[in-house]
Amino acid sequence: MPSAETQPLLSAEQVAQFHRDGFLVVRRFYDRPTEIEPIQRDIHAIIGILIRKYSVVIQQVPFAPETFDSGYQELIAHDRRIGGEVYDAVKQIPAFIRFTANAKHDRLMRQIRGTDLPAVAGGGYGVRIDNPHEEKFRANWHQDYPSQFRSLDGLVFWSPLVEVTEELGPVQFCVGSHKDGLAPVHTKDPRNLEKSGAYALVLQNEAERLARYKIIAPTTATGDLVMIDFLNLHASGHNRGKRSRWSMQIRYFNFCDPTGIRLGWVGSFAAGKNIREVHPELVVD
Ligand SMILES: O=C(O)CCC(=O)C(=O)O
Repeated sequence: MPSAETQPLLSAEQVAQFHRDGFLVVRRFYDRPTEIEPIQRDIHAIIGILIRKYSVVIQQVPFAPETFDSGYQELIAHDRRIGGEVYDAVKQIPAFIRFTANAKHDRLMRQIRGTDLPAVAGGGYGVRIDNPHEEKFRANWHQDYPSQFRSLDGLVFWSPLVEVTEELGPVQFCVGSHKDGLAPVHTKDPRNLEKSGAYALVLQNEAERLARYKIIAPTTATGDLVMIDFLNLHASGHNRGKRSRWSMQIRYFNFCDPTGIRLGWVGSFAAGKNIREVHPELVVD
């Protein structure tokens, strides 16, 4: 009889759906009061510190989970660079690091990939802050593997810190696209020359490739998990709302994957690696 810690977290139907579609939405997977709120609470406090640091006249409301980012929109309107300070700070919140290495992620990785050696991708976890009408950091259509190079069979655990309505631009997914393997990329985005690194990657023949698939963009609430195959094609939506779309991304890989072992689990952009050196055949510039 498996112990509580090793019992599967997903039903057989959910596992089958993940393998069919290349992603899976699991509603209310996390416990909001114990797993999500401590992160929101510290983000609220960090915003408060920066409001005081920059002496910006902002009325930040006391903490509540729904309005944990109170003051943030005014801060970046005052100076967009403060947003960068928030972005770098929040991924160092202990509650977020605990969330990252959550035992449930190990269990999902074991269940989905059948591995007994799951791993957290160094530099592959953080909190996205997709600000309204901003393009520079919006994720183009992509697969996660070329930005990670840890193992071909890695997983992204994506979870929102706010309610992601249509207006906030939910992540879009190409259903079943993971089955078609690795997609070659250009390393510059001519439509957006301000994008760099992983943000600048563009799929070869993007329009034709996307036309092969049904695209869906599920709305989500805090506590939900979206699990994404490293080979699934997906992209950020367009935030046309008045509030930033805050979400967490944790990437896991499999130490036992032969490709990862061959490459030494090296990582990609965030690890200072050059995609042309690691996987020259993927680049079509
Ligand atoms: O949240 C987003 O907009 C995109 C996230 C994403 O592409 C990823 O986690 O790989």
